Amino acid sequence: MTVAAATPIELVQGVYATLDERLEIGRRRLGRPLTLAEKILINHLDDPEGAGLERGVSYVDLRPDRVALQDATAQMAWLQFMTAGLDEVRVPTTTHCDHLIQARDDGKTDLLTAIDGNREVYDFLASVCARYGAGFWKPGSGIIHQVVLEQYAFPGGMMIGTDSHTPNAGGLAMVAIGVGGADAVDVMTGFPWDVRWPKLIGIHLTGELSGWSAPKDVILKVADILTVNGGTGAIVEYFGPGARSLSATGKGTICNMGAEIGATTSVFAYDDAVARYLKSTGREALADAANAVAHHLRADDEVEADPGAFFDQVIELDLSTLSPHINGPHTPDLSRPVADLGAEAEREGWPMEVSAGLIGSCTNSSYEDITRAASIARDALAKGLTAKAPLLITPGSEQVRATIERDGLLADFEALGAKVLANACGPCIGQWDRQDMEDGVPNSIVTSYNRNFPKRNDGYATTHAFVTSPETVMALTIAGRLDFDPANDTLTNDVGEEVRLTVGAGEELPADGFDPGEETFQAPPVDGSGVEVSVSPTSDRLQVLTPFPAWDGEDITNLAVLVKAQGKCTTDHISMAGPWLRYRGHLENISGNVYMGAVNAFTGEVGTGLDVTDGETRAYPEIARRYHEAGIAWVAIGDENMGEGSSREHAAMEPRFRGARAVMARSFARIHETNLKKQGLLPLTFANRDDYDLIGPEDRISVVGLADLAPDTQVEVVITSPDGATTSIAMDHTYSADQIEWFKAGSALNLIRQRT
Ligand code: MIC
Ligand code: SF4
Repeated sequence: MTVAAATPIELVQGVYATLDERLEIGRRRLGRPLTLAEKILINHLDDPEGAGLERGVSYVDLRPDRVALQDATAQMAWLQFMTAGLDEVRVPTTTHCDHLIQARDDGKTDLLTAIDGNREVYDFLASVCARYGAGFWKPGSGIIHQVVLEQYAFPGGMMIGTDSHTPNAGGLAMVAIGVGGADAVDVMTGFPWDVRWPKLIGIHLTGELSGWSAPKDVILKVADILTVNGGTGAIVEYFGPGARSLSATGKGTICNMGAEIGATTSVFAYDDAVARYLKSTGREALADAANAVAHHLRADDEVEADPGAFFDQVIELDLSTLSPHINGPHTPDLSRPVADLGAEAEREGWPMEVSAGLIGSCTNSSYEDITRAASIARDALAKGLTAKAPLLITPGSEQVRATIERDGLLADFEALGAKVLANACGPCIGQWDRQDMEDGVPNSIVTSYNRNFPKRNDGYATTHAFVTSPETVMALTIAGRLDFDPANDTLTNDVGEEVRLTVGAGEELPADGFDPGEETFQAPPVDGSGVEVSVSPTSDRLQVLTPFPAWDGEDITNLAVLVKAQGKCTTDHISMAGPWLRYRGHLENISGNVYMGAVNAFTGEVGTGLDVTDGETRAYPEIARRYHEAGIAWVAIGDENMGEGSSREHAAMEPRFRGARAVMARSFARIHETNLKKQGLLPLTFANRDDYDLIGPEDRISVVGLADLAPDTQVEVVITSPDGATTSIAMDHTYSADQIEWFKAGSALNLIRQRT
């Protein structure tokens, strides 16, 4: 398989060739016109005639066109793939090095430090890609989603990626879905990808953005309306005249952050803005091919005329009246207009001073974003202003970096004292070796990123992170305060005058085209069979996987309660990133962080619980290790939207490795729930949500009647308290018949091993 630095036009033509026939099948089967998301999904069904199409109910098998992996999740995905016994990936796959670069000094220095410090991991990823026919994007190439947007995404395509922000490619009318590594391995080994036929949320955009409002404000507002789990099990489809007024990268921003509402993915239609972006990024042939089937790359006309008949929920948003928003701290759905933040910060006691402003991440690092922010930097300088807080910029890709350097935009930021970091995730994922602040000091930062869970950026629980558009980040960083509203307030300049910042003026695309910058792609050799992939047995960063044991056919009884988490328990709480990214390829070592951030529902403490073997209080990872060594099986209990956030399957593999058998919660985030199933753990939800309250720290939990586990049935769980009293409760699950086989085999990977 040739995996190049772009999607071959033949692949795209192959996808377009089946549209006529398959969409007719879809219209006939559903008896009505189709939305765009339905069109793309139907065109990628393994069995378009036979697949169940009941929203939120049927499980379907899909055939994605591509797979993308990023370095922090790729290691585990490849370690799993390697055990499948294949010679080559069956679907075009790329690996992107972006998460492991720590931000400290400047882009160049930090990149060299990362190449040196992560050599073993990069060598592993480069060689494993060469061995199995995948493309490898070296460190420095940029953030996976920006590179995918520039090189691989195409209208009407479907891809999966081992990162929750894969939906970024929805900006180019692609159905792009974030998954765990085991899902990626299914597709890389030639099996279809299994997902519930999604519900559909339609967002009707009218009007046009103006003033300080930006595409980011659309999704900040949608997050306000739908909250962090409002999109669960649904694809969000944007349509209407407002949608057609946005740039392709602006649409990407909106789709990207759909991950924060738990949506399966988000998508916009193909339009002129997308065609312009494709041409500007050197893909004229692709734009021509898309133009020829453009009517298939948007919803049928009836949808816009009567959206209520097609979507499970329709949200109306008028861009002309949408004010700039800012969300946070600690959760991406806590939203308000920028103008109201000051009063709220005052009330809540959030530090009013801005201690840093950060622009970039996969959400907002396009050429347009950077030009808008740079214009504000120029304006501020011309008006005698400086930035009151440190400003950090991460370009999204080498192509964006080289282009903004050529166009003098980096110089604009530097003139304002900004530091330009490597083309990488950096401070967005705790890879920020922050020198100017200490843990324990309450402080506020503003970012153009997408997540703001505690400790997410600098590792400090006392940092309050607010997410907003790059324009607003610039304004608040220049002002140095949260209570600054650039639309209405003035700032005092160096000669004591009151001046007003001018609204950012961006350029959608570079007038002189993109500068590709340094060559950062490694194509696989034609025959990779001779490439050696080595994993040292003494490595502390990579470890060959041992298959998890198959189910023994018995009920699961007498489980200890390792953790009962209260409130938010995101994947950052279950398997922290930042310094722990170091161990993403070493299951045993990374298990040293398991549930470290969970809030103990019995004590309110973070990361510690009762060790039932001796009644001591210990850190969860320590208790998990001790239970593992003592052969004590256990369960983790979660609250609402358990496993919200990232796609990292470590949040499922670590519990499994340390002897968990089930995870029980009030509700789960989609990717985490699938990851648990794939790794052979039972994710169960309380049929009566108050039953969560029944579980005590010293109770023992049994899951009975497992031999009868079947789709659409409940599971009986027996809680035995220390005095021997038992309570029986009903729990729900979402297993399909096929997925039950994953549980029986011990993991989905064990099944693949049997089949390849
Ligand atoms: C994130 O933004 O949380 C990450 C880091 O990109 C994760 C993936 C990971 O944990 O490696 C995600 O979003 O899936
Ligand atoms: Fe990287 Fe942050 Fe985007 Fe995750 S959200 S892919 S950490 S830039």
